[in-house]
Amino acid sequence: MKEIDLAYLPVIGRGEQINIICKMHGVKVNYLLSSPMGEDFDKDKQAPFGTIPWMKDHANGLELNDSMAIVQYLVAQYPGPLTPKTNEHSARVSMYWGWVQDYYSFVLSPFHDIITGHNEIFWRNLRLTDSLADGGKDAGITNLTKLHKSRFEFFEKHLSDTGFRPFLTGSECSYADIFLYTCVRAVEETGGFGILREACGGKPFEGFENVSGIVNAVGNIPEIKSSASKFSECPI
Ligand SMILES: N[C@@H](CCC(=O)N[C@@H](CS)C(=O)NCC(=O)O)C(=O)O
Repeated sequence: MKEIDLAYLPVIGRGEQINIICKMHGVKVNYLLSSPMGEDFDKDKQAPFGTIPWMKDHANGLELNDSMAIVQYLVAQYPGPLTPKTNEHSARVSMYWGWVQDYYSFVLSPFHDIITGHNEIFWRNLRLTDSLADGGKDAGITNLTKLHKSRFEFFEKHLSDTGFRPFLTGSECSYADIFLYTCVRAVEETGGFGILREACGGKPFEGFENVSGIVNAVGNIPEIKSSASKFSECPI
């Protein structure tokens, strides 16, 4: 039985890449909408770390409360196209996943706070939204836009240097490619990220041709193409 409960929010965030990975590996997902945006799951009472995503595997009862652990477990437990082929490949994929996770944590997540109006410092489990601490919303947007660009400048240069195509590590799509895809499309298409698009003159990934090429290659995978409309339908 390839079936999991997955608790997350009705947004792209850190949940959609898990949905896509499950789809590509034939794992059925019971998607539970979590507090504060749903009532199927109370993250503060049911998730050990008070965060989401959280998953439970029906086959063995395993519960995991971290997106990287969830994804690495799923591609190892239920092998498919995204399962790394060698130890070296696996390490590279983890590194790229880490890059995207940092981009998400330091750029997209603070933007979520601005978009949703949670602009008080320490609102999420006492987490810092320090880009807002001095100068308010406008300074926050300026600083985060600068960080968005500088992160992608490094990444784009690295991709030019490696020359791997069409995906991050070469001919095989990886779970890190999927996370890069969901983050880039969230910035390009969700309503909330209009503020970052506007701050970038309407072209948040202009000049990042390698990144765009990889994201387009991911978007052309049939299982992914069929759910592409979700980005423009989600708020963030
Ligand atoms: N490293 C964790 C971070 C999880 C995380 O921060 N999730 C956010 C939503 S994307 C959350 O639960 N925020 C609510 C809170 O911190 O109270 C992971 O990747 O799963």
